[in-house]
Amino acid sequence: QNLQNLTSREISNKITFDPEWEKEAKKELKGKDPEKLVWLSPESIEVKPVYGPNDIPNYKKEFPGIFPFTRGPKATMYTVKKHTIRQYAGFSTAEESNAFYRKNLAAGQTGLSVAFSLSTHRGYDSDHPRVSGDVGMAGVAIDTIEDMKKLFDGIPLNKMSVSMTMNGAVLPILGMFIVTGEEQGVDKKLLSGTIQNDILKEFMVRNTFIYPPLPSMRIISDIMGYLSKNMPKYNSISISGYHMQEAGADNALELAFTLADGIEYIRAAVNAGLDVDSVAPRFSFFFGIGMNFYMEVAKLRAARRLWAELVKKNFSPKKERSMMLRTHCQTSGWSLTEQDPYNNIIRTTVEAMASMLGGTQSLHTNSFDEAVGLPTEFSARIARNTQLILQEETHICNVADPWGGSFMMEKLTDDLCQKAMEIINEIEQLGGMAKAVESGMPKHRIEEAAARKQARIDSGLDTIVGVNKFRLEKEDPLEVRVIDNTVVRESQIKGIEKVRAERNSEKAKKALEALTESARSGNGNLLELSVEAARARCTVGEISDALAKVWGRFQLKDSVVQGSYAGEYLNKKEFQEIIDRVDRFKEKYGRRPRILVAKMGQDGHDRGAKVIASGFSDLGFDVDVGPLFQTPDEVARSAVDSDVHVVGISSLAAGHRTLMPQLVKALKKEGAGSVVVICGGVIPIQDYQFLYDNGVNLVFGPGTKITKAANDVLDMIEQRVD
Ligand code: SCD
Repeated sequence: QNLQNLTSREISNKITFDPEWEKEAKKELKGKDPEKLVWLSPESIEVKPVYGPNDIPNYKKEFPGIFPFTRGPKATMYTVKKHTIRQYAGFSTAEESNAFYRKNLAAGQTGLSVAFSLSTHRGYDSDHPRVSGDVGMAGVAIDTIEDMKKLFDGIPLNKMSVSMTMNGAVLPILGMFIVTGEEQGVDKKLLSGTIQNDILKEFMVRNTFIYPPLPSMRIISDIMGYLSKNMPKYNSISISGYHMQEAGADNALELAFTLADGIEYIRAAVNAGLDVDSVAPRFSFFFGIGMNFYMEVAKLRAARRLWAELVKKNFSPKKERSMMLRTHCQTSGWSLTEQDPYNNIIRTTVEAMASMLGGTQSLHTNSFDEAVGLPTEFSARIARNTQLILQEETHICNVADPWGGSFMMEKLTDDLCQKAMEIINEIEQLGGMAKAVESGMPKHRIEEAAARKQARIDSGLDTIVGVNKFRLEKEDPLEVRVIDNTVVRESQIKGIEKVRAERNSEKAKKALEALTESARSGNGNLLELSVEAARARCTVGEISDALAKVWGRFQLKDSVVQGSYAGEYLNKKEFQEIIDRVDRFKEKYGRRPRILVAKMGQDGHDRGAKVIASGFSDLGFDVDVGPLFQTPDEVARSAVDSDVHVVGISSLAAGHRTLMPQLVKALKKEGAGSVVVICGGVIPIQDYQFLYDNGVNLVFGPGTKITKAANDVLDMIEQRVD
């Protein structure tokens, strides 16, 4: 049965223009139909060249702070409280990240947002052999409560609102955060902030899950139960569309899947015996803001309206606040380019404006160098100042929802609501988001959208300045922050050893056994038990393993989306030439060129890998996609087992310097030294030579056309096979 829809607004999607305007426009267009000027957005919304009152015949008066909150959750919005400047950051050790936070807070940042190491996300201690390339690279490594205490040293947790992006290892991390407060002398009632805790989207796009979906949903309801009882100021979840947009979703898909996730979480809480009004007021959201300017503003307005109406009609809450969507936004990481990187400052500014005009509560602006590495002090300053300038100098904050009443903005908001509701109802037909995720539908839709987008860029339909148009002849290399992963790892391992030596081992053992027992029996609250375990100085890895003993570690099955890249590629001739070349290869060598697309370490960002797999497959290659989180030895073994010509590694979390040389060695050890090794993703130009010196054959940075990559790879394979 369909979810109760918004019934209040009838939407006409027939394209009509104001007759007077149409006449004038036709004159200017020398008789051509102005319908030619309609732009079909990636969401399949027809964006007209002009709007008027007839586009919103059913417009209803709305004001900020009043149901359905389309225009903002607060009546006064930024006129009274500006949005929180909350820069997402964390790297190497807790000491270094702490120093960085304190400096940024002194310079105008107003909230914290912690980025954890991928090893921590996936519940591995820094001494685990699977994470040798990951520790401290793309976030701060936390193994023990002592690390957490160092992270917030000198930052009073009763005053500072702290957001933590953690989903997989959410229990140990939140447990350690609560105990850190305790040891600072702060009652947990006073802790304010947000835990991401949004596991459904991890199975769809972000991939830092640990356990299978069912027990993962239990973790979430246990956390909501504990927080609603003990931590009234703390937001129990940040339901995230951002990662969907990063993975390729258009705004309608992002909006629909995010709200559908939210509905599923309320259902999980209600099924666990919690009252909607005890949990929904502390739900929070998180959207990505890209370069589709009007649509992004409309998305935030549509999100608030739809959420309010859906919660009201389906859960009958008593508190207004249960229906009020509050959100964090992040400017799009995907829109950043490696080429001509200072352009990224402009992109980020435009995206930050869309976030503010859409009424976000909190915002992260990306640093311009994030397409090549972690931000430096300088680039982080510019990113923060982007928000400060918009808040302090432009007077944007003096008016709440300034787009309200614009014919265009109201119509786009209606259109997006309608598109998203269609998708949400499809999900309901599948039995809700948990079932939809199991069916693979959302992941597949997002991957299709990503492949289509790549084809639009590769064939020049969509412009990216400095990449597929106005490209510089010569690029100057950027300074990038380099993390010495070996030093970080060694210092973390020393910390773990010290904690283990000094703790009461009997107490630690008992705390871990209690967790295992609770996972087995379903009794008890897992967060409460994790707080106990953190007090007993158990590590992130130990707490995660105590649960994995019962639930195991989850592996996703992977497949390749076919046809979407080819379908959207404009220059059919260029495309066909490669297909013909691949066919000739097959005739000459008896089989198609075969590539294994793989990911190593705990880096789960797989948009690039998926898009490459789809593109190469549409060009006629045989494509194998390896599972996530492989070690170099495992990738080498799969390459030999599948007898591939090429191994393509996508690396987005700085693991390439450690893991690529290990892969080349592992292939040689397997007797497969002739396999072509290629690598792409977020790789600073300064590292290219290092990779070539260590046996990597081709490196492709962001912005490489897939058709060009395919030709280069074919050259290389033919040389080898001949
Ligand atoms: C706000 N307040 C007002 C007001 N506006 N009071 C009076 N008048 C007004 N006009 C009050 C609010 O009610 C609130 O109190 C308090 O001021 C704080 O304001 P807020 O607007 O709620 O802002 P904030 O505390 O910053 O909270 C914002 C969110 C929160 C609700 C959105 O969840 C949050 O900070 N999220 C950040 C998430 C994050 O950092 N994510 C990073 C993800 P009350 O609360 O008492 O009402 C990074 C990531 O995943 C990157 C990619 C990756 O790693 O893969």
